[in-house]
Amino acid sequence: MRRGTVGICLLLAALLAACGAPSPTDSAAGGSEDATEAATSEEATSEEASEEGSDAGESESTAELSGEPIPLGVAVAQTGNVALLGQEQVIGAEIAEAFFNERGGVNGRPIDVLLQDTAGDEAGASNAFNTLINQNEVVGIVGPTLSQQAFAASPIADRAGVPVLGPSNTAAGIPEIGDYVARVSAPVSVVAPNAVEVALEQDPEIESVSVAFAQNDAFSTSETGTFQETVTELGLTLNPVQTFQTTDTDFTSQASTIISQNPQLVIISGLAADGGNLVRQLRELGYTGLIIGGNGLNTANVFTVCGLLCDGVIIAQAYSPELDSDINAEFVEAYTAGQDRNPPQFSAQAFAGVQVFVEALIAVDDEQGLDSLELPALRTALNEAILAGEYDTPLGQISFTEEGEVNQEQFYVAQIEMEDEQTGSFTFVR
Ligand code: 1QQ
Repeated sequence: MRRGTVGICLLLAALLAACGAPSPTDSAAGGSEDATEAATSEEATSEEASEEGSDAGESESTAELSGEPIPLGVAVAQTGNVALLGQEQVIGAEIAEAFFNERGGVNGRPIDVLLQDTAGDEAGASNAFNTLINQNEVVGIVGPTLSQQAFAASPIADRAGVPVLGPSNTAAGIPEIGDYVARVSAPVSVVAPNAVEVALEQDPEIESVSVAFAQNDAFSTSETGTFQETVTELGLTLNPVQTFQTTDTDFTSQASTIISQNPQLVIISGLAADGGNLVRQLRELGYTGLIIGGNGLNTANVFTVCGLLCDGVIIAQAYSPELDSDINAEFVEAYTAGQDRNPPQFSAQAFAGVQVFVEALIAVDDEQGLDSLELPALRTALNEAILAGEYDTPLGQISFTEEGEVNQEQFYVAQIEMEDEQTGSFTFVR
């Protein structure tokens, strides 16, 4: 396992920026310092997770591995604001690497997960993909973190004939990027509407709905489209839509406008730092109704952004730690060996991405023998095997359409419950 190095400083800098720059005596300033501390301990725990994950597995069954390690790329955001999401993917991928190697790897050959930091933008993702493809000569790539990045970087892999599995790309149009592009992350169109149904169960009086989205982000744009359709189809009133940028920290204007619309439900499609700040500022300005956060807020890392004001935010899920299956029980055990909470969706999806590669590699080895194939032929055979297979993952049974869209059965909804400014949990309500 090779890791990026500059992660911590950039992540902390980003978190500070994300929380705005209030005066030191301001209560929000305490929040940003707290956020910094939390992020630091988070980094520390993620290191522990992978180490303990390996230890836990080794005591169970240490398979004899031999032969050249098979390089598999994992390109996610380890720095910048998007690392609030990508950090959880690193943990999931590291657990998967240890987990499957302990169980024999690919017919006795170890896999070597090569982490490449994409940071939060398109250029970072494209650079990471190019490095993994041309320098590291990976068999395939799990990544990138954002759909916005996938629309730039995944075509590079597609043109090079390198299979890509999006671990968290949920915007419409991802599998259509090309023959070599599939995803384990179910699209917003099937995940997001579940949150609206739960909001209506909790408050059947909802009539007026306000939505806000980050207009510089492809996922947020796609997700708000789904939310807006859902709201309209349910016969609710959709107020004039508010927009922001993922880089924004001041949401006074959007929050004031939304409050003047007098909604009973606000739905936010953005990423963790911006989305968390909008939640916080809506509450600070007095909004008391229900809030749905989209997939970009789907991380415990928002707790340090909105603190106690995150309480009650409803978020649809493509993973539940409560799913009753052997593989999920093992995954939860490996994850909780190093973390003091249940695994989040982004870790489970990254684990599933690595798992699909491992199982498809085994299928190719069984049929053709990996050693008999040159790298380009191996990548092509692997892509075909990925699309043909069925996988029992922590997300449940999954398979793929010919296009590379994931077939997944079960979705869930969770609600944030805060204990104090720093700590909280996702409680599953559906
Ligand atoms: C996308 C997403 C992000 C919120 C994942 C981190 O769903 O960009 O598609």
